[in-house]
Amino acid sequence: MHTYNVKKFPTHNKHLKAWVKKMADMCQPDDIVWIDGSAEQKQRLEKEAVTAGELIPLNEEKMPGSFLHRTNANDVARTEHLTYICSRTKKEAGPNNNWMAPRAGYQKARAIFKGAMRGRTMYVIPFSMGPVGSTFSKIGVELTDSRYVVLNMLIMTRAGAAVTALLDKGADFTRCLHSLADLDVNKRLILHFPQDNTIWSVGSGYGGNVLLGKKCLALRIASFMGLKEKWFAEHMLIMGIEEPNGRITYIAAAFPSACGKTNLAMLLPPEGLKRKGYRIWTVGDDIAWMRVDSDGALWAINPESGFFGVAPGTNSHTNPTMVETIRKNTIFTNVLLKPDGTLWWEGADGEVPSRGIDWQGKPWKPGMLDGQGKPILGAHPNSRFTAPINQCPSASFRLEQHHGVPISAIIFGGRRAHLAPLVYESFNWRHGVFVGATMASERTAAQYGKQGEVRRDPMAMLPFCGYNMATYFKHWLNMGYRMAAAPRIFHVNWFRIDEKGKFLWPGYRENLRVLEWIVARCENKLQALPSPIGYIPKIEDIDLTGLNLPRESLEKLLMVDRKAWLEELERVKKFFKEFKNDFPQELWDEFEGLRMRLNRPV
Ligand code: GTP
Ligand code: SPV
Ligand code: MN
Repeated sequence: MHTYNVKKFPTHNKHLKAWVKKMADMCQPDDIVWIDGSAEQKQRLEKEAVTAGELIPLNEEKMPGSFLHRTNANDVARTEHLTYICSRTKKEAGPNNNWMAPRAGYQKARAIFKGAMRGRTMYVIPFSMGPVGSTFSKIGVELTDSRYVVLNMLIMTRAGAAVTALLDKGADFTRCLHSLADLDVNKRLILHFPQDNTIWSVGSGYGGNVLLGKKCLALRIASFMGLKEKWFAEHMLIMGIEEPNGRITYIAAAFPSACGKTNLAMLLPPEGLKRKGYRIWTVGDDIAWMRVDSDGALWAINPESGFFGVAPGTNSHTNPTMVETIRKNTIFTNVLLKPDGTLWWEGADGEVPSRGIDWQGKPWKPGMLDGQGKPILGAHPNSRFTAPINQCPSASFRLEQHHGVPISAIIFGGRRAHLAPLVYESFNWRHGVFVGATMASERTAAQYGKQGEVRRDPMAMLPFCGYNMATYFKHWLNMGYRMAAAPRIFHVNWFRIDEKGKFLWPGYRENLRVLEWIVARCENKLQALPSPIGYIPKIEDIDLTGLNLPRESLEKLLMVDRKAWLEELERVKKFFKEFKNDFPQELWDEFEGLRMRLNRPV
């Protein structure tokens, strides 16, 4: 049995020392290494990871400083069914979460953590979500036995000595513990203890399960903090849209996982709109922390410092900005390795390679079929890259602003083959909260479960809200009352299809045409048409210059099918009812209002 010399821990924070010692006593690592954020330490870890076979170095000329990592085949996406909120009572976690009593949670996980780090090193990663020292920011310390986690956290968060300095002054922190253990799905748990400001994750090596600053801290734990401290922690991108006159309108948009946040956050204006001279500034692609300031407006920061983005479909046409961002210093996970040490994924630039090593480490050729006759993919559909945001050509100059950016519009959106029009605007804040609460989307590869199935996903937060969503909806309503200049709320859907199953809207950079309308609405420059579900654009107000889209397609995209909406209301009702008496009456009033408007003769 190891003894750990607390005196040698490089911090003055007594709570931190005691906690690290306690966790080490449980996990029994051979060694403890504190992460300082230095380039030397990073390089040493990379070398070790390469030697251990955890990272494959890539073509140094074409992809300098980059590596490939493969996870286990059963460990390629967030496991929501193994993710729990361990609040004191089940009611606090709500019907939207799996719940375990805190004592039972600790006990179950302790049995797996016990001795799990034997023969390994435990890394201590002090990290800040948000600029170090900003009033917006929160500190975490992650203990992990995975070098892959350390190297990813060094990209995704501000980690190292500057954070330790804050901890030395006594700053509070979220206690994050992670071990790969034996990567057994049956012994995998992702547990959140909001009342203890603690996260325990064991048995996985996949991003969202193990980079604990991300979904676990910055959404599940932070949403709980935000409720108490009156701010928002949301699954939203943040972007600025600069007009030729220099004015920048900032928007935040919530889409469920793998529904286009990263792509939208860094879009390049399409050819047809180039003459208008717009420029996009990327603030964040996944998470927004937002506070009401003394000006009565909502201000937002991106607590992360990197992208953990979906690889498939990323190419110079769909997302040239990202292609530029991931040229160097990037960690790729579960993509295809080409013989020349470069990479490929479905929907990547260039020719389909004639051979390579697939995401499972097996030899691969195009056209290979599995046992069921389906093509074997080179890259996993949820394969990802981790890259620093400061390598992004459109990175906002306000990224390090402790104060964030002012938000003019909040956009909700999902992946809906039918029903939801391309864009509509809510009538007011309360109605906007209803629009967010009734969001739904088709399931993607970002989480386990049946792909394509429509599931309700309010504010894109269903898997990420760390407490009862009935309370969350009330929090949203209350925040509206606290703002003198609340953002306008919109809903978009890039994924509506025609009778033949083809996307009606070209999407990607063409989405700027919709954002243009949204910005004009925020500036009170355009009138819109009232419909039962909200304000719809006049056809002529969406600029289609240079786009080969028939007017009828746009009409279809903006159509509100009353019968289909009334059917949708039944599904919404069923969902709202799950929250029983806790559900806010205001949203039932909105529900009734919508039903009345849908039934009103035209
Ligand atoms: P997470 O990182 O899981 O939260 O995902 P995300 O919301 O950032 O999604 P991302 O931008 O990575 O896009 C996910 C998938 O949607 C990719 O395969 C994209 O190619 C596709 N996609 C993104 N934008 C559009 C769009 O406007 N239209 C269509 N049809 N597909 C899109
Ligand atoms: C998502 O699934 O919403 C992601 C990727 O952004 S993960 O970090 O795995 O959650
Ligand atoms: Mn996400």
